[in-house]
Amino acid sequence: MEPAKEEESSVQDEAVDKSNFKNCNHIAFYRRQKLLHPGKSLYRALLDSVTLCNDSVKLQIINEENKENQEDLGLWQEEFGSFLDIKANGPSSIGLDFSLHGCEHVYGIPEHAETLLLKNTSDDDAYRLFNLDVYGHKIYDKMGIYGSVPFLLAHKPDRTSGIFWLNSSETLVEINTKAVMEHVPSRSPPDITKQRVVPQTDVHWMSESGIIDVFLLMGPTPFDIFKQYAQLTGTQALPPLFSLGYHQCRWNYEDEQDVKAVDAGFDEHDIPYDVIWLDIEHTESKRYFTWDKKKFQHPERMQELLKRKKRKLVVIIDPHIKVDPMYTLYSEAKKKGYFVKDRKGQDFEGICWPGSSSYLDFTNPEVREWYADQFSFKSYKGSTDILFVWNDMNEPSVFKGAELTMQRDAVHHGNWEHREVHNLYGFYQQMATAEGLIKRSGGQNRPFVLTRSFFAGSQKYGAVWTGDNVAEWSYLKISIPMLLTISIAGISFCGADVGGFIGDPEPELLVRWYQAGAYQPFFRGHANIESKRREPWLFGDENTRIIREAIRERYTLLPYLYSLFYRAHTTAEPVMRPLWVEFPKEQETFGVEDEYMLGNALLVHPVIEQEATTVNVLLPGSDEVWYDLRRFRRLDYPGTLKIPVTLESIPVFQRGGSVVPLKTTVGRSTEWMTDISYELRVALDSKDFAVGELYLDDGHSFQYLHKKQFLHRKFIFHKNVFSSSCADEIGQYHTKCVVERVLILGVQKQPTSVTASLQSKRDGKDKEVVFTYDAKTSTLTLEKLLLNVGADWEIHIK
Ligand code: MIG
Repeated sequence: MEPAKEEESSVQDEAVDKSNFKNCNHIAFYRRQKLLHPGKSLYRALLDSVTLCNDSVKLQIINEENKENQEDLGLWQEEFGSFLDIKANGPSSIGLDFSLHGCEHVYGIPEHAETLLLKNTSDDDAYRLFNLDVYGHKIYDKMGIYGSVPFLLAHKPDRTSGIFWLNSSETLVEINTKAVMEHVPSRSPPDITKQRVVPQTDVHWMSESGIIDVFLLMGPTPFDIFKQYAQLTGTQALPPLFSLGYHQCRWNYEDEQDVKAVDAGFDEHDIPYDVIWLDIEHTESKRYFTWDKKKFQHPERMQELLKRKKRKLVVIIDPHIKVDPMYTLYSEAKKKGYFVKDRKGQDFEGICWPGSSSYLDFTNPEVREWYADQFSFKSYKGSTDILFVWNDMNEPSVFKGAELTMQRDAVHHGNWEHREVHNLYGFYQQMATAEGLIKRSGGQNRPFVLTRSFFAGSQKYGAVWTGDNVAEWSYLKISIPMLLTISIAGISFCGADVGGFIGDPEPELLVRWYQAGAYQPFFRGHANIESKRREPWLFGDENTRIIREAIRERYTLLPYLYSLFYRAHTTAEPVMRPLWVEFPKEQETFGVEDEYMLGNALLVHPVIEQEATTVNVLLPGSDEVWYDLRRFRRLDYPGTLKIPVTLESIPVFQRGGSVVPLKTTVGRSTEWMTDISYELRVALDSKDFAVGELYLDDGHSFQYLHKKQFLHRKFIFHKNVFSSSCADEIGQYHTKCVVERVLILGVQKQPTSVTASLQSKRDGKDKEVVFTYDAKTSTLTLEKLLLNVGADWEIHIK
């Protein structure tokens, strides 16, 4: 390691020691809420908060009552270790209680490394929403980590509802589920009215500052809730197709030679991938938008090579700016007054990777516009149109700051204290970055921006990942509820570092993580600077083969996944969903977090135990049929099954009644696969019916929006006729691509003939179709179809 690096990491270590991460009970506004408001009446809470904001006299009375002195309550200033937070505008806090009648299952409020079902907080910490950089965060913890979405969902069999608490200051949520007596109205005389016990969940929201601005969403179905929430915060941006491929990252790919070698490694080992990533070491001493001139002498040439391979590059761009008058980005921002200020009105300076740094004030629209312009090809030297962006450290992370973040009394545009907008800082950086990438393409192409910090609505700007996880089985396990929670809070494009960022995964764990990641929305392998190299081919032939298989499965699945993203984009359906979303009446699904649905058709159960030989899989639904995706075995109303597993693969099931579009083979990256034919996987339900869809467009531009250049197809199997028709007449897109193969699972008897007809050729004769039937699995395979994917056609089975 170079000496410079050692210095930096010791800077951070020291900061971590001193940061003294807080437990909720030590936060002044929380203690005040607890004293003022024992959590009983809604009106009292409201009153208390108003009183608190405007009337310090009242506060003193309460202080006397509670015999605590003002200092201890942190009213005007608060200490965090050696840091002092001065509350220039005086103390404030707001809170409100909600009672959810009949509910005992609540979800949401990411980001926590916690279970999918929210837990009772009565004898524990509240859930904290406060964006923080927590390296190797603990698991099963309610501490705030990188992102915050103050949106909670409550579910009971006949209704889903939601509470969206729009506040970007530090927020705490207490949850208390209890049994209450309810009077049952009856026709008998009043003295014998019946009572019954019903669950009730009380949710107490508290924020450090701001106003009460809360939305109650009424559902009644989970999908209604997703739509209602999207009306307030927006839907998932449609990602460019390449970003749904596999991403290869590490801290750091050292130089051009290294990039070239890793890129070639994928071809040598016949593993598809789309994007290689460069971490902070690619820059000139952590000056973002620059290149280390020794390691990356010819960034354009390097990108040219990747482009020829139809691949992309992602580089990291952090929000902290090195204090260096010779660094144009710094001097210009300084001159224009674009940095966050400290409480005395000077540019805020903190320590981060480059050493002394100032922080761009992304809350200011003028700063965002200026920042967006930095991504123009003219400004960003050495960047080309295959370069996309990763925003890290945007909680913001400030080494040697209280809890490793910015002083709450720092000041933003328009005199907002940092405490007011803290949880929005990363949101605005990603927004500006995405705008920059769109702008640089003249408004033509969709951006790709990955962010670590996020807030409600971040889905509009790109993808998020779960930060610095650890290469341990328990972190693989918790990544599932974490991603599910982020997904139902509106952010579909999410993932966890495959392999675990910190440490070195044993090969078995790495393999299992690839198999899980292949069925999750954002799929990126990443590793810490201290971790050993772990490109997919470094663990022996056998493991390489299995990882290759997992990644190839991902690539064949892309038509389905892309179609799911189109639905997320247009109708706010999460791509990755908890089982209860698909089976809202099945109580047994409400707490399930070791398996999930990908869209409405695939049920995925990652293997998260070391040396597992079996896993228990719940196949829900009392009148559902399920099919093993690999062996096509049909299972009618199965319930919970013990499924044998080997290292080869993880259990994935297709739900009867669905059609899943796949590619028949894979290419070196998504762009090599444009013309590869489709396979349609039809899984019949108990009534021999199935329906599904396919969305496709050019994969990268906004033409789908502006010129309606897209295809949206619908496939129906009904009464032994399988048809393809247009699902949206507005969309037009020309493609030569064909449906080559159709697999129909659950066909009870061997047909005597199969014919296909193109609807456009009314005069044309029906064409005989080559088919094979496997009686053992009841699978009918139709081959060599060559039916254009954009055409209307019918296949008749007799
Ligand atoms: O404190 O840029 O989560 O993915 O590799 C470490 C270096 C800073 C944290 C990110 C991680 C990234 C690393 N960054």
